[in-house]
Amino acid sequence: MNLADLNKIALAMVAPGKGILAADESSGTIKKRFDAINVESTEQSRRDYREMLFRSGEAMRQYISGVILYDETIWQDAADGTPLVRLIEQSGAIPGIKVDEGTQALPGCPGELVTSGLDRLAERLKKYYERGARFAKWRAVIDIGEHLPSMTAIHVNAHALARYAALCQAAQIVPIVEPEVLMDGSHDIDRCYDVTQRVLNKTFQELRVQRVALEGMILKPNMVISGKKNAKQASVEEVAEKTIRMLKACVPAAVPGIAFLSGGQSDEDASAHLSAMNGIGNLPWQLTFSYGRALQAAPQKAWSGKAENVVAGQRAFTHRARMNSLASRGEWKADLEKKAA
Ligand code: 5MM
Repeated sequence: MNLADLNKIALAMVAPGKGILAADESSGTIKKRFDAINVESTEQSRRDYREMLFRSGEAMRQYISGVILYDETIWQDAADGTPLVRLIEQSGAIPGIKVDEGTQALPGCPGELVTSGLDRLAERLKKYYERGARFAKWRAVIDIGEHLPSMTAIHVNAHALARYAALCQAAQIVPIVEPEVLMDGSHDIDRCYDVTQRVLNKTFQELRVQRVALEGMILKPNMVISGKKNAKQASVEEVAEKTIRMLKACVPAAVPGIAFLSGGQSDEDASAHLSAMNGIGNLPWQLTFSYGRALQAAPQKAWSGKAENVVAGQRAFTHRARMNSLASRGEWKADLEKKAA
């Protein structure tokens, strides 16, 4: 492992004013997204949609540091035969790859999941590196319920995240470590704080045990936020203050950057929360976005599967990328959204 090079890539992934496009929807997830805009999910429609994003010149050059791809996408070519990976590289962004193989039921823990994909991971990483991937992503999913999460779910998922991260670094690939505490429940923000803190503490404990170099990784956490079904939704200021307080207690300063997931927040909430956190200032790590839905919902709607809408789709993507770039500098304002509408 060359740690200096891993650190250089990690820092480039969280370069000031830039963030990561999570375009790594598995076939099932992209089908759901396409169903919502009445587009049939085929190999070609998935390629056309992602090509539209990766050819969004301004967004890709100015606001996007890296793109997380799904296995199918990393091997696909654009309509003119250029590999999609090359389009990303040509824009100055770094190609990355989702290497987890989804979740499965965790035996003995009803309702809980463990992420799979460690088998043959070393060989897969080698092939992805040769294709151009310089970072990877693995997502663990933790649900909050009356008696959830169990210590078992927290432990096995943290262990798998650390196994994945160590294998990535051995393959000269920067791991994005994503332990996602879902915002789907009816819990309040303080319960989210408590669970996220336990999950991150366990994750960093496992990362240390498995000798992962913190300087050569990126953390992708959820924000500390009220459950979607809770009647009392915490304010932007409370989300920002509690998320930063929790991260400062759990995440060592050696980690170069934290790139949040959006988790089902509205586009504007995702930008407002990130901006408020960066507004607090004096943080030991770069704080940016690694959004899927909060970057893509608008371009998907504008595109709706029609070739004549490609420019509108790119405009919508560029707008969201710019809003989140501003948020990563603490400079997003609600009226900038209205001006663009
Ligand atoms: C883009 O969605 C990613 C893939 O999800 P599946 O593996 O379930 O198909 C997802 O991992 C994503 O990278 C993160 O969860 C962040 O996405 P959001 O939409 O929460 O910002």
